[in-house]
Amino acid sequence: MTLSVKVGGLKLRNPFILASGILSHGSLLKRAAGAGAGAVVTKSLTLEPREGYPTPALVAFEGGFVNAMGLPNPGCEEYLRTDLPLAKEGKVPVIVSLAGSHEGEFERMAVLAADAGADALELNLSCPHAEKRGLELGQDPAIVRKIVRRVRSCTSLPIWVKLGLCDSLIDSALACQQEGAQAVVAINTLRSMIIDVDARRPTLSNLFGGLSGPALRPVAVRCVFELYEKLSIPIIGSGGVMGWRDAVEFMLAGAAAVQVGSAVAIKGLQIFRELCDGLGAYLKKEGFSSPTNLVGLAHR
Ligand code: RRO
Repeated sequence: MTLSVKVGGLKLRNPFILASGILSHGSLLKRAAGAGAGAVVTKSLTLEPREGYPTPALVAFEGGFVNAMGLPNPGCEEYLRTDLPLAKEGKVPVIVSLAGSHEGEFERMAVLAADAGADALELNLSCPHAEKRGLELGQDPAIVRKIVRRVRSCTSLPIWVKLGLCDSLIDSALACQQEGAQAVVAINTLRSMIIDVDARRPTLSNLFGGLSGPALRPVAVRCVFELYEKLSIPIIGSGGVMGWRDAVEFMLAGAAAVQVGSAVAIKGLQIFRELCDGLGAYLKKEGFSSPTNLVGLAHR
C-alpha cells in the first residue's frame, strides 16, 4: 500500500502537508518532514521584514484558535537565505508561501524563491486580517487573475493559490485555473473575534483574527465540495483536520491532499504518523489501492 499522490505539480509520499504559518524556522520544517509530513509550507513571506502584531496575537477557545499574528517574518530574501536550506534538508517538497501586496511584489518574491530552490509557490490571497494583502486581494477575481498571470509569466514552478471564504471563492478559483495555477488551497482561517468578559475588551491586540481548528472544518469541507464541482485543477483541503477521519472527509469532498495546522499545535508533530497510519488502514479495510481513489467520491 502506497500513500503517495501526485498533486499540483508535485509528487508527495503522502497527502498530508504542514500548513503555512504553524512552524516558521527552517529547522522546524525539517523536523516536520522527519515526523512524516508529505510536504511543508513555509510561513508567508513579505518583501520587507515584519514584526507582526503586538501580543496577544493568539487565543485558544473550545473550537480551536483565533490568531492575528500579522505576518511576522524576517523578509523574503533573509528567509530564503537562512531558513529554506535547512527546510530542504527534510527531503520533502518545500512550498514557499508568498504574501505580497500587489502583483509586482509577488513577481519579485517568486523569482527569488525559484532561484533559492523552492519546490512550489503558495500565493497567500486569503489572510483575513492583513491590510491590503490576503483576502482583500483574493476576494476580487480580477486581482487574483492579475497576480497569478504575473507569477506564471516569471516562473515555471508549480503555483498553488490559497483562497479564503468569500462570496467570490469559485470565481477567484476559476481565475487561478485559467491563468495556469496548478492547485487551489481552500481555505484560510475565518475572520472572527473573541472578547475577554473579565477585561470587557477584545482579547487580541488586533481585535479581529483568523479562526482555525475543528470549528472551521465543516465550512472548509463545504468549500472544497463546491470547488470540486467547478474546477479541473486539484484542490488541497485545509481547515480543522484533527485526525485521519477528517482528512478522509476532505478527500471525499474533493481534496487531492490535505493541509494540517492547528492539529500540530494541539497534538504535536506525531499527528503526521497518526494520519498516515489511519489513512493506510482505512484504504486497506475498504479495498482502495491509493488515496487518489477517494477524491470526490461524496459527489456520486
Ligand atoms: O500571519 C497571520 O496573522 C496569518 C496569516 Br498571513 C494567514 O494567512 N492566516 C492567518 O490566520 N494568520
